[in-house]
Amino acid sequence: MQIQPVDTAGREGHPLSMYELTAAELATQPEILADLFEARHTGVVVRGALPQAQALADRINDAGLADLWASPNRGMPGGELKVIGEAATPTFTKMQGPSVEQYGEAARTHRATMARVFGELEPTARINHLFSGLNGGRAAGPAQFDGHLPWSPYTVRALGPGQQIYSHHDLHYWLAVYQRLPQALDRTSLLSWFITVQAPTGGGELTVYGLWGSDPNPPMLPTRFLDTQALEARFGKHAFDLRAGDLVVFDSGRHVHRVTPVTGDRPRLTLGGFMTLDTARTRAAYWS
Ligand SMILES: O=C(O)CCC(=O)C(=O)O
Repeated sequence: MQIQPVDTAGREGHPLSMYELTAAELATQPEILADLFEARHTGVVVRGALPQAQALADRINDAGLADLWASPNRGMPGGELKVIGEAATPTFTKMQGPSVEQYGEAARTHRATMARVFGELEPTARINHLFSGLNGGRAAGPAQFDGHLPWSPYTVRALGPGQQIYSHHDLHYWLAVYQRLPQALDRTSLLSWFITVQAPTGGGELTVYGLWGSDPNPPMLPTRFLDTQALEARFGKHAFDLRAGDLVVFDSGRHVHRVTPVTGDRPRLTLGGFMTLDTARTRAAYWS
């Protein structure tokens, strides 16, 4: 296990530092999630977290699943991420995110949908194990949405050639759907996580900047989107080098980040969502 400080000399913004470890090292780690949540470090990469990534990618690429895919950023030039499942995040077609009812419907059907996609390879048990390992061996599981219904644990995401995720942060607890996030969960920040199941041949790099969403006067374009050219020119940054099977968790509630345009001929395929800790620090809870 290593902690890599990112060289941000001469650059604006907050410091950046990343953990890197292998799945085999997970059992012996202290509370990495708390370190990220409390801004002592920025992110973690667990190499080889999902050894069956290629088999999952084969399932996701199955043409018979075409009816499951949605395009929540439809009409956004260069930003048309495709997803299976619903995410608690603003999108180009739903700026206020999904309603409580829309999300609840997706949460109720999540298990059956992902059984259709992955069959016996459905990875939620493995994801619980990985997050527990990053949480000092404490409990980890999907947050509770309503009664016994959990939030959807993850969405499946495909970023095709030429597409990107524009610069943003993810502190979106103001969305209506977060009325259903249990009060015991800490809302001071939010972590994003994803597992790469198919790396693109080029591009598609998660890039995290030293700028926080709460910083005054962030560089903005007249369109009210963040000015990525200014971020690149002025701020410290870290671009993750990810292979199929790697898990990333990072402080997306604070840090502005983006995914660079995918190049080459195959999509970048990931499973991912969000996460927080309870205020008592007894467990990690995640959702899409
Ligand atoms: O890399 C991904 O799939 C998503 C990264 C991201 O923008 C996020 O998780 O907030």
